[in-house]
Amino acid sequence: MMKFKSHMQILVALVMLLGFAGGIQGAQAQSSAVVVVRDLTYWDATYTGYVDANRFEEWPVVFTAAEDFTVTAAPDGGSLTTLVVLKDATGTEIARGDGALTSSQPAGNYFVQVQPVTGSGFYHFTIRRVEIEDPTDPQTPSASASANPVSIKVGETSTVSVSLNNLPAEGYASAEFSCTYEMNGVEVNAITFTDLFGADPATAVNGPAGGGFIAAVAGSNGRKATTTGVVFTFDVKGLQTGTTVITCVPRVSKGDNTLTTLDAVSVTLTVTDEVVVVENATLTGQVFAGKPVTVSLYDAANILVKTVVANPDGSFSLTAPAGTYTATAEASGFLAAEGPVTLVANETSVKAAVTLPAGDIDGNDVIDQFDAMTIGMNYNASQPASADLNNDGVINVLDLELLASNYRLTGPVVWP
Ligand SMILES: [Ca+2]
Ligand SMILES: [Ca+2]
Repeated sequence: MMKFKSHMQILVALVMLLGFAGGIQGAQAQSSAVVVVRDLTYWDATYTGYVDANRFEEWPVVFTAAEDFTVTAAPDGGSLTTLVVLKDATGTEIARGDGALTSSQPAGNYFVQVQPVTGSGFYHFTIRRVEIEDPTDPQTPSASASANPVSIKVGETSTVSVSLNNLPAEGYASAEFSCTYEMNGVEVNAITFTDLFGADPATAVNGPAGGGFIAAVAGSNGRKATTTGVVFTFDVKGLQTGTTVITCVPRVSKGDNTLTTLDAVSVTLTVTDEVVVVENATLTGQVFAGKPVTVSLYDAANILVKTVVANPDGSFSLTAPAGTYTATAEASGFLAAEGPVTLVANETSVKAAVTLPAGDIDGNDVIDQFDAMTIGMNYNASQPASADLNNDGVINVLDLELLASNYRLTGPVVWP
């Protein structure tokens, strides 16, 4: 981590020089940055994230049906420009875009990684559905299925969603799904229908028994399914380790007393050994910075184990398995603090209170004239937020005063 820091220092200095020469181009953040996994729940909601050269963020996305969508990571002012990378469940890159990307993907699990192209700072993250017209797509009716999550431990449950896609204009009056699975590996229950066939549909379920079940649904009182969507869901509980394939054969009716078979759909579910991670040790402390502080724990291999945002008064509490760690405390525009932590099972360890020195606006672990230049270039403005060291909404001599009081200090400061 230390060796990496010194490299970053050189890189950031170069980036600044390029920036002053007129326009920062092509300064790629290094791939050894820590990737912090964020929690994304809703379409159209706006989430706030933070990235810098040492910290990328990854947003898991689960599609229960095919989706056309736009992902945006809009910098919250300042020097930050973002790169948005869409990856599949195995981490393979699918697409990328500066600040945003638009894509069409089938049902499944994806990750959206946000990283800085230049600068560092907060950004606003959204994912929205969009209409993408593709005149070459014949829009053949089909079914699809997905499991969330795709990997569970023995005793855990995954939810499988089965959808109909690209329905004909006249719609479907009913649908039947004959599903099979490896009965020793998993247990199926809680088969639940949606209102894709309209409110209050008539439903029939045969099984689950002998490694199979049939789920049938018909719209009541002439109602039909006319749009792409989830028809039903069911829970799959892992009974033993292994890989289980669940296959469903759909048959659909337009209400003309004829059943049409669509291509079978399947999902693969991995059941792994139960691994009990006991988070029975607690770390508390207080970090003063006058800005939001993020406290992180890294294990001996420098893998991020836990990260929390401290309370407004700087106090924090986190739990982790007993062990030896390195703790870091970071705030935008401040030198970081770093120190060792030994957590003992069923005990609370209290880290010494620490004050982060204000002034490292460019985040390169040294407070110097480059940081002061950022104040000069943005004088009387409110952005970049990292330059507003006293957090009063304006960048001026009061921030310069704070910076000056820590002039030439280098980080990370020791966190005893
Ligand atoms: Ca600096
Ligand atoms: Ca200020």
